[in-house]
Amino acid sequence: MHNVPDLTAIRALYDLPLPELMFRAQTVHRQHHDPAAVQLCTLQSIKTGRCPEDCKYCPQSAHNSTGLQPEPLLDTAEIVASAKRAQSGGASRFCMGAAWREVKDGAQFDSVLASVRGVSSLGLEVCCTLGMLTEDQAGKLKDAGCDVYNHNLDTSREYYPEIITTRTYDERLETLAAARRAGLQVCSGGILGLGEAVDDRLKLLHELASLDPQPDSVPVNALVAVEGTPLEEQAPVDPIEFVRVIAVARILMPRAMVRLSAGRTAMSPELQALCFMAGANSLFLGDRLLTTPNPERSTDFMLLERLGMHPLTPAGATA
Ligand code: SAM
Ligand code: DTB
Ligand code: SF4
Repeated sequence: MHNVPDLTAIRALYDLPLPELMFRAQTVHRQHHDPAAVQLCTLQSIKTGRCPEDCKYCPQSAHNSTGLQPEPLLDTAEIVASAKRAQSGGASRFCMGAAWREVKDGAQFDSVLASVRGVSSLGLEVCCTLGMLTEDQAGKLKDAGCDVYNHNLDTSREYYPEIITTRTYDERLETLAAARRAGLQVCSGGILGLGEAVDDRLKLLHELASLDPQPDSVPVNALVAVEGTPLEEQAPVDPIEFVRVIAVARILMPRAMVRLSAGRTAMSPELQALCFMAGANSLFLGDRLLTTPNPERSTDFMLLERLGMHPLTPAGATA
């Protein structure tokens, strides 16, 4: 069990003078991580679009008309080939995402399990994000070699119904609990810039930090406002507010990997550097997230070099 500060204390932390907040975040960061190491993950959309959920931010929701080309489930050979490219490009973790409301037992799930086995046998860490799942399904993923399950809480419990109505906050928590019980690592975070207040962001961090055990990784996405979604007109998140959220996430969840996720194409190198200094230590590598653009791989390697930072070598890696 961990003692998570209450919302008032978290707000006081968030409101500290920025140099003080950064100092505290860096102090915590160094106790648990190499401050120069960044985990490199690559995303692959294995089933794209026509999702029955109504997530207002998502280009893949069937409720939104974004002109996205839907794609059926990729077969294992294609996925493994993509994982090999990601690995030779420098990624240590491969994350497969499906635009599903939930995992359903049957041929499609069996095919995903075969893909997990294939990717895992390359020596990559494997993460899946397939929507809701049961403990039994999580156990099958684990047995196939999946290391991590990603399922985001996205925002505060209070703001959540403004964004998604087709699945509840508690259902999300149940999915995370099922993954944990099956022995998978848990990856869970959220999105900033959905129109939520600063306190909603802090409530999200409080909720994540109160999970026991805490998530192993916490993706912090900045909304990619996609035309055709109800959030297409959302103003970008203030960069300094973004850095403050990263710093507070680092302080509340000292051991977690804090991942700079969606939204980096709109971030300057200086802002990303500030995020690393606030305790972010992971990113998605490759020019595509699931359906939206991400910085070029070469741009990211140049950035790491300019900052004197290096890729994290995962525990157990031989290379
Ligand atoms: N369908 C599965 C689910 O929702 O759990 C997995 C894939 S879903 C696309 C994974 C996460 O991507 C969402 O929970 C959300 O946090 C993030 N995401 C989706 N669209 C986004 C956008 N336009 N901008 C930022 N993050 C986004
Ligand atoms: C997460 O929190 N962000 C990633 C990953 N987990 C699956 C997905 C970002 C998706 C951004 C919108 C898109 O490319 O479709
Ligand atoms: Fe579907 Fe996931 Fe997109 Fe929601 S975030 S619409 S569940 S793909």
